[in-house]
Formats: sequence, structure tokens, C-alpha cells
Amino acid sequence: MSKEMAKQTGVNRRDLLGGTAKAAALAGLAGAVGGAAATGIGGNLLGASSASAATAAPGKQAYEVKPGDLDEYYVFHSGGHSGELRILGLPSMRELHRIPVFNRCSASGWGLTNESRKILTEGLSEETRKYLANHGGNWLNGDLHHPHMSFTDGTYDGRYIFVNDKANTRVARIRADIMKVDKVIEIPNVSAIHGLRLQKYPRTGYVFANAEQLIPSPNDGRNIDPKKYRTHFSAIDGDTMKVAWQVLVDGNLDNTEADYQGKYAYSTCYNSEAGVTTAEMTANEQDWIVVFNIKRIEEAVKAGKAQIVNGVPVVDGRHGSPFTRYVPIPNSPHGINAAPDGIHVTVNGKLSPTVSVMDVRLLDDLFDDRIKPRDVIVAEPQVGLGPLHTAYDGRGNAYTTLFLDSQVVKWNIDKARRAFKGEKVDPIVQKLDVHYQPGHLHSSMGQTKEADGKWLIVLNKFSKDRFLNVGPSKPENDQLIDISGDEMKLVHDGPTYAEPHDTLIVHRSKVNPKSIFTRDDPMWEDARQQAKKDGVVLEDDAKVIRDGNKVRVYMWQRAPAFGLEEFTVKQGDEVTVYITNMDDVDDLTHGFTLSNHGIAMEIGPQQTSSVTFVAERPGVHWYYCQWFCHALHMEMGGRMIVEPRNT
Ligand code: CUK
Ligand code: CUA
Repeated sequence: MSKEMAKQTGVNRRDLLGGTAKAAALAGLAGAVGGAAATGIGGNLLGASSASAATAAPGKQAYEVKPGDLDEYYVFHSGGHSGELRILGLPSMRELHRIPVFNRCSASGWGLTNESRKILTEGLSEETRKYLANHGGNWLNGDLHHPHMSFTDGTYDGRYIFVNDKANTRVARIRADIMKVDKVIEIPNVSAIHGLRLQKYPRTGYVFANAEQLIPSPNDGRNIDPKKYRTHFSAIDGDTMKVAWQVLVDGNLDNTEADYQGKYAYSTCYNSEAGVTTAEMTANEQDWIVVFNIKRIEEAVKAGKAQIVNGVPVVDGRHGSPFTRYVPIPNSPHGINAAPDGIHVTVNGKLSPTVSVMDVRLLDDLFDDRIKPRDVIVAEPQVGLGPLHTAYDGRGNAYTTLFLDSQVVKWNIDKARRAFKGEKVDPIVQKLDVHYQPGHLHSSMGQTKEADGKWLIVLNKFSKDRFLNVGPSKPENDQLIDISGDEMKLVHDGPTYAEPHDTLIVHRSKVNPKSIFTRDDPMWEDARQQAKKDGVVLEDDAKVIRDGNKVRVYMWQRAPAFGLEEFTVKQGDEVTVYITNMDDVDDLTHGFTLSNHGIAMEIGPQQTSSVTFVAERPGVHWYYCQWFCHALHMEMGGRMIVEPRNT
């Protein structure tokens, strides 16, 4: 329904859906509160509470969010091998939205519309595109582990969210203004992008990406000797989404992290043995982290000292190179996390019960060979079995997941340093049971210098008996822990579908998405250009343009009508349907589903979407709007008539 109609009839979408005027008013308020937070009102990150009207029991941090009230934080939650990114609210843990990224989405048409297919394919290699030509044109799966928001000066800036795809070696960028993907690239010369972190200072800047699997280089089947397998560390320019440079390393690469000074990045390696079997990979008692000297690498690339491989400057960072240092770490380390103090970085031992703490102030000395690699380790507390990832509260404490013990251990960094020097002091503060087998954990704003020490989400790989039995495939369990007091308190169990690996807790003052698209959005630039060539105005026209056997159908939508209630094509025509939603009402999304053609797409308020298909089925085929939009939503449809070929 247009604003005009809403005014005339006095109804809006929420009334139609059985909501109340109050609900609509609250929805309006949502924008207002978000705006206020963005300008600093209620945006006090360190304050005890904010405009989120969560209700607190005495002595406890509030975590209940009443109907109609808003959460204080956005949670960007990886969807793992489902390929999507999810948005939750915190502390309510309500799922607010899903952003399709590497998956195909039936609701939004992601992976099917021309706009999304272009984004999903333009950054792929020639070789991959050739392979996909016989497999539907684009990948339908992905394995999204690590979402991270872009930084300016050590904290989130609300521009982008970057994510990795381990399955098909990609990195994607999500625009935080509309919460849609705008770039996807395949990383050349490597296989399986796993660890992904962003440059924090002065800004992002670089997106650092680890390729986990070791492969021959080039991987053309001619030389498959495992001794020749290798991988590279990649730095992607987050503004252009082009790979800026790569570093050839010894061993494999798992997780990665960057500092708060803009000088170094670090990656864990669990397979320093460069083995190809589990026994080989776990043979050594110690593996390592690789420290990358960003300035030295940039200078070498600038000076033309890098080798260009598949269009990317590559420097050799194996042992003995000026670009890297290898710091031995026990044993098959996994997660690596920079503390908000800008000084400490923890490396989680996985097969070792220890966390190794590095002091980044020592790295200049390390690169100038004034100290030995192990000298940068200033603490190595025994924390428990299976340490995987660490989070921080900004008050000097660290929180580490213990996969094997099914616990989160809270420990104190300063005490760990003192114990390492021989002082009799126990760094362990508390151990809390979680359910069960935790992987990542994340504290509120904890991967920024504005860590506020309020909430911790722990992502457990197994839920077992925590929920009603839903069959052999059970949910994971994302648990919410209050860390605002001296003791950790478990306050919520959150079942989720496969599979959150990592999550990101961002204060709502940092995020300010639009409710309505702007007509000049670059997402549908191709449609805009084509319409211009066809003399069509996307916003006003509803017409069919024939161009040989290519047919372009343009129409607008205004609730509850399509611009065209019927159009006719010939069997075998390649048909492109361009639809522009001219409603500019909050939340008034329309759709286009063409029955029995496998075609469906979302058209948000003021958005243009398009889809192309071959009309191979003569007859009458209805299209309809699948996003409930109006009292006459069921009537919002039309007919495509396909004339048989030989008439
Ligand atoms: S990884 Cu999954 S538990 Cu891919 Cu960050 Cu550690
Ligand atoms: Cu338009 Cu439903």
C-alpha cells in the first residue's frame, strides 16, 4: 500500500496483520530510539543500562526484554554450513533476521535474481565459472564461520560486515546500511578460507583471511606430492574487495587476528607438520603462530619485489623471511584473540590445556632479532582441557572456552603474567559449566577497545538433553552469560540451527540501517541501464519490450497490485521481469513468485529486482506476491501467457 492509500484508508500493514495501533507506534519508535542511540543519547557503552527497557531482578543484570521493547545489542551470528548470517537481538536472543550469503534463499530469491547472481559470480575465477557452467551457474552452498564488522580507530563503524566461506574459498561483504551482500570474491592460489579478521586501526582497511587447506601450487593435477603442498595468508582491500597481497607460509593457517596498532597480524597453525593425515598433523608437541609484519610486506609489494601469481602480488614468508616470525605454541593452537587493552593476544592451545599470552609491545624487538620468538610469550596459564577461543570484559579478565571440559573459564591476565614469572598466584577466577562442548564465545563489544564487560555468548556445539528431542539432528545451543558481576551467571539457553561458529555483539548505537531503499541504490544499476536503453522509467512504466527472442517485462508494484495484470510471451523466449516496488512504507515488502517455474524474489520498499528465465511451458501461468502485504494480498497477482511455439 502506498503512503497515499495508507492516508486515505487510515490502515497500515500492522493493522491488517492484527497488530494494534500501539504496536505500530512502537515500531515507529524503534527508528527514533535507534537514531537517538546513534547520536549518542542512550549510547553510553560503559553505562550500566540504556534505553533498552529490559527488566532487572534486584542485583542482577536485566535480560528479559518485554514485548515491544528493543534490545540493546545486535548479534551477528554465523550460520556455518547453512551459508547464511543471522541477526539476533541481545539480551533477548530473539532471532531478528537472516541474511542469505552463500546459500540460496527461497524467500528473498538470493541466488536467483539477476542482482544477486551478478554479486555471487562476478568475483569468481575463470576456472570456477567454467566449472559452474554445468552446475547451475553459481555455488549453492557455503560454510560461513566468521562475521566481523568494519572498524574505525579500534571500534565498530557500522559500514560493513565481512564473512568467510570455508567451503568454496570466498570472502563476502555485507552492507550494514541495508543488511544485504554487495560483494563476493573467490581468493586465488588457496583453498578453504577459514580464519578472518579485520584491520582495527586506523580503519578497515585490510580484511585478513587464512586459507586452511594445503594444496599444490599450481593445483593442476600435475604435481601432487604432499611435500609441495602449501598455503597463503591473504590481505584483501575491504574497500575495493580486491586481494592486495598474499604471503606464502610454512604449515597451514587456522584462525587469525590483527592488532590495535595497525602493524601486525597473526595466524595460528595447527599443522606445522604439513601432514595430510590426522596422525601426521598432530605429531608435533608444538605448532606455532605466524606473525605478519604489515609494513614490511607493503613495502616489498610497492617496490615490485612480490611475484605476481594469478594477478596477486605474493611474497615469500616462510622461515627466515623478513616478513614473518614463527612463535612456537603448544599444541595445535586454534583461536587467537586480541585483548581490548591493545597489548595482550591469547592463543588457545586446543590439544594443550594452556593459553599462551603474547605481549605485542615485544614484536618490534622480535622482528629486529633482539629477542627470540618465545620471548614474546609473557604468560601461559593452565586453564583446562580443550581451550578454543577467548573473549574479554575490558576489566583485565579473559574468558576461554574449554571444549573437552564443557566449561568457560574466567581468568585474570595480570595474575597469569605474575604466575608465569614464578609468583604464587592463581589466575583462575571461576569455571562455569556450559551445555555442551563450546567452540567460540564472544563478549559484548569485546573485540573492540570499547569492550563493556556485560554479556557473553557461548556457542555450544551440542545441546543433547537441553531441549525437546527433535530427532537425530539436534540444535546447537547458544548460551547467554551475564558477566557484569564478579561471577559469571548463565541466564539463557538458545537453540540454533547449523551452525554458529562465531558471533559478534555490537552495541546498537553503532548500527543504523535504512528502512526503505533509496532509488539510486547501486544494487540494481544494470536494470537502470537496461531500462534507459529501452526508454522505460522503472518507477512509472508497466510494459513489455521485445528484442528478438529476448523479452523484457517492466512493471511497478503498489499494494495490492502489479503494474501488469497480464503479459504475453512466446514459448522459448528468454524473459526478464523487472519489478519496482513503489510503496515507500516501512516494512512493506512485495514479492514476485511465478508458479511452476521455480521463480521467486523479494522486492523491498523502493527496490528494483529482476529475474531471467526461459518461458518453455506454453499456457497460462499465474504470478503472485508472496510477501504478505495488504488485505488484498491474496488478490495481488497476474498472468503470464505463453503462446505455443508453432502458432
Ligand atoms: S572456528 Cu568453529 S569453533 Cu571456524 Cu572460528 Cu573455532
Ligand atoms: Cu504485495 Cu503481498
